[in-house]
Amino acid sequence: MLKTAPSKSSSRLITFQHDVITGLADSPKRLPCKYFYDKRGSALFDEICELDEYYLTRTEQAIMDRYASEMGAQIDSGAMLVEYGSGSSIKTRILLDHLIDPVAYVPVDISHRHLQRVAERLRADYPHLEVIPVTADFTRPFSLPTPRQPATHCAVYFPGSTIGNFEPAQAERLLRSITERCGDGGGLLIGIDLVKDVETLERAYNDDAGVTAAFNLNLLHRIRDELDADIDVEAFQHVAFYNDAASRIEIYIRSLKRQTIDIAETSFQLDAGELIHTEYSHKYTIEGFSKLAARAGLELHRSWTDDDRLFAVLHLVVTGGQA
Ligand code: AVJ
Repeated sequence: MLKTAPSKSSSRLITFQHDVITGLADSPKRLPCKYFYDKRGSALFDEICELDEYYLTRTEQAIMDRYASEMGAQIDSGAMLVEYGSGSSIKTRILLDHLIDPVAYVPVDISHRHLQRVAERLRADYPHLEVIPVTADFTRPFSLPTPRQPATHCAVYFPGSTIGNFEPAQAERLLRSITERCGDGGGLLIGIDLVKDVETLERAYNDDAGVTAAFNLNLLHRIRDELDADIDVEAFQHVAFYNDAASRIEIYIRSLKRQTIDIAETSFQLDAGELIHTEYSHKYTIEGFSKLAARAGLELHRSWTDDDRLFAVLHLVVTGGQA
């Protein structure tokens, strides 16, 4: 075989370049938030999770620490636990420790290397649990593995308020795909960030140390370095604010001057002050999220929150019914 297919890394680069060019050609300009997470971006996100202002991670963790045994009791025995976007497995471990005889744990993630590492460590610590990592983008169709020991049902774990990145219509579609994947007897345990005062919300995305700004602007560094683009990264600024009507934090990169970005053969004009959209982080009430989930065939079964009602973990079960 002399002629080979493009390597995994070059096809990945082609997709990245395509998505960047498509987004910058759009009006208003946008860049997909999934590209935040290269090596540096993932490290910056870990730093965000430690910030005083960023209450989400530590609050969800505290809810898990306090209520994992109740959650475990809600999820019937013999489950195949499927985790969407399995980042650090800290929250998962607490849940696994409290599930009753789970037959398999299936972490689903786009990062193959990261998945293998997580799987290795879990196998060592949970010798009776079959760990079956699946490398996939959970927003696209993918099939679930069949565990050696048959599962009585499928339980999806989707922590971290990742659902907040999706606009309501997309979120509903994603929940519908979970309903269909799990079928009767299935359920979903999901972490959502709750609506709260604007000050708390905006502080969480505009920290004093500028870590969130670095995380957002890292997208431009990636584009410059990986796509060999001509960008004056210093001439851009992080912007994040709460859109009350849409119940979401909106994150942008603002151009500080009139300038161009050159990528491959394409040149993109930016006005002074022009915004490039990079991320939404939707905030929900438990009632609002339950309605959205109901349209996707999931019924609210139980919910757990912290004392300040900053964050919630919901257990929803498949009813299968449509809107
Ligand atoms: C990982 C999507 C939950 O929306 O809070 C943090 C990402 N962006 N700071 C969030 C994020 C800026 C985060 N999620």
